[in-house]
Amino acid sequence: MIEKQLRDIITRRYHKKAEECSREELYYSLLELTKEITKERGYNEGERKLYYISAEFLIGKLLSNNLINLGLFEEVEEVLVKFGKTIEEVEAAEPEPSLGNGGLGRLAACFLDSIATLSLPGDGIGLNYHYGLFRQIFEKHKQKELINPWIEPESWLNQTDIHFDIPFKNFTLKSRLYDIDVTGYESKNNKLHLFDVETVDEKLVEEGIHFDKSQVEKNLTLFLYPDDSDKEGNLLRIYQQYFMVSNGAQLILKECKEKGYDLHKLDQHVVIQINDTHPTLVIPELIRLLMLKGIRMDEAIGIVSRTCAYTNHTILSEALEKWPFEYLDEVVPHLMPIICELDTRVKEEYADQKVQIIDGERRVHMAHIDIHYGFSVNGVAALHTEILEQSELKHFYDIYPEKFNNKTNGITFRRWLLEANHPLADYIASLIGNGFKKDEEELEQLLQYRDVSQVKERLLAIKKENKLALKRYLAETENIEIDENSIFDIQIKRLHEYKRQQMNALYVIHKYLEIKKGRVPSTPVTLIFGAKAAPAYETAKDIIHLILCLQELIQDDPQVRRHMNLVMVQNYNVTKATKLIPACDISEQISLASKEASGTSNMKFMLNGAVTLGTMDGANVEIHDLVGDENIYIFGVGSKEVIEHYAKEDYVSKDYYEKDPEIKEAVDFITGPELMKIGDPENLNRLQKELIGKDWFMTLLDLKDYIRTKDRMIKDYEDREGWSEKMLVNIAKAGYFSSDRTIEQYNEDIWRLK
Ligand code: GPU
Repeated sequence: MIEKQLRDIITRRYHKKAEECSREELYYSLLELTKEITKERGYNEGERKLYYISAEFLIGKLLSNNLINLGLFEEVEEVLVKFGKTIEEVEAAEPEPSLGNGGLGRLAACFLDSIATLSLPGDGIGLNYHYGLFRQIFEKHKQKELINPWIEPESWLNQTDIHFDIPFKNFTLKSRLYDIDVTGYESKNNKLHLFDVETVDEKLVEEGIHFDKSQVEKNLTLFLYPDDSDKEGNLLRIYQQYFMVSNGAQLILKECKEKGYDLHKLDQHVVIQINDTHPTLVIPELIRLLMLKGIRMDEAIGIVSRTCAYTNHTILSEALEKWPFEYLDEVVPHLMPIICELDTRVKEEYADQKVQIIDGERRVHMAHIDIHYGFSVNGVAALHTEILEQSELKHFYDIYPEKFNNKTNGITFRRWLLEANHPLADYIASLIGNGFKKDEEELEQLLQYRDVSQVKERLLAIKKENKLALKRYLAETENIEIDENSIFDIQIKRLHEYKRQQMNALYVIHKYLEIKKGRVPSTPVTLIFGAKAAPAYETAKDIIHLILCLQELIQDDPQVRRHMNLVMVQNYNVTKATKLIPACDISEQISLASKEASGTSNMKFMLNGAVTLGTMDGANVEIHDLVGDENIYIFGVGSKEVIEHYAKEDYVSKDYYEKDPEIKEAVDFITGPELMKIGDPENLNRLQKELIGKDWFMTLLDLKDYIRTKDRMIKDYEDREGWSEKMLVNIAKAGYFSSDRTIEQYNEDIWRLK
């Protein structure tokens, strides 16, 4: 059936036989077919609809994902073999959409999958960035940023005829809406609405990712997170945010009008989830639009407050957006009377400076708008929500305890198990049936095999198979050689000091020195990194530089390389994550306790049978609760102690450096002759100075415990039977971290759809 449909499309498009088609031709034919079949399934509908507004949607490639959700994957796989190609080959022709940066964006993508799968009417709203986040390459051991074009004449984007006028101070921009169908697993679809500017001009970008930031009508949808180190960059981000939310709000009102809803009852028909603070301006914008429809301000504020809910994704204060009043006034003056009114109402009610919208320096606190004028505030893991309530947002929690709630993050198992790890998914199905694909907690049934050697041996064999697949992939795509018989220790996530890639790098240095002294690990280890650094984040780039220098040092040293290898993959993205995660043994989740709101790769790794090496931070805490001490390796100082250190300002990294010869030796090595020969002294010196003189995220505080714990893990790995039991328990307990569970909770507590 699929074969015939596909052959017909191929004949019409290319006038040749399927067997003679290139991968690209097969990809475009499958794209067309998949889009057609998707349309036929129809869309989720209901009296009440969710709009998930987000600056990022890190959706990844869609072909395999959609085929799985449509129940067509196996059939297509077989048909392609007939045509002389594998699905992997065909998929290689698909560009990965560049619409996100990290966990927040990927979470939005997992949520869209689960919302559709649970048959809930809920669409995404975002921007159609042409160059997205930059593409990363390495040159001279440094990150270089290039444009990341991904939109082709034919793609998953469907151009619509929907336009809105978006008013700014000095001009009006006309938008155009593009939609991507979101397929649910064995269910109907929803949509991801991506807005674009008709006048956008890709030629504006000169060298690398540099462009004229003042030409807003040409640049607005070029990049996600354009450089904001100067005023123009800040203004551009405000332009982007307002463009996104005004389009979103106008689309919502348009859909309400089409359905004949009474706007006075908007909150009965619509719920808007604000994904961190980037979409916050939707609150004043929706109030403004309702007032234009004749609703009095007081009532409009009430309606909007009952419609909007806010998710917080971080406690890092530098990430909490605060826009200078004048900047907002320069871009969206028509919102200012409303923002001022919202501020005045707070000032009349509460004297506490900490809860004001406009502060003493005339900065507008976006999160504060969300909390006062939304009906729900949620954190993304139990510990994170507790920290919000008890410290970071305590002053708000005291006012509105009923608004606060926790929604521990989740991941979609369709992508992170069924698509990423076919051997494991098939094997699990052979043991416990297919139920876990929609009811993930059924994975617990695996526990009955805890003492069955055969099963555990099979898990080890699958891991080996996946390591081999990764080895082939890295050899082909990045010319990197790795040894499948070594332990794969993987840290993949945005580069940030709080995530402490630098601590992992110091471990590598320590181990390098140990090996040089003849103390070699019982099993060889391969450390794999993947991370992009924000282009203006100097320390993050220095850390990448250190890692790349270490990579070269080790690679040119056969004596060390036999026991330890280090590789950093270029341009880490969703596609690479799906190859890396199934092959992992040790999952690095080593953020400074209290700083990682949740983490989601920790969940993906666990689901694929990796064992976590982590601090008691974010969702690691919940993983620990589920799997128990035996099946996770926890180290480091806890969040209470860390928060105390910050309060007392009593952490002095230099003391740790000076007191401990092992720490000193590792830190000194950064500027020792071996690395200075390979790298750039400016970067290496600066990083070392940072670690000794500041170390804001307390790397040296946890370094010793980290080294000891990782060494213990490497030792324990030798006991293959014991290790495979840990793998099994981790997989079995991962069900809780399905985004289906998370979305059910959002729906029960916040959205109340259907
Ligand atoms: N996160 Br705020 C991002 O990826 N980007 C952001 O701008 C902000 C948060 C992450 C958190 O760091 C991570 O801990 C969390 O798991 C993820 O959001 C999803 O909630």
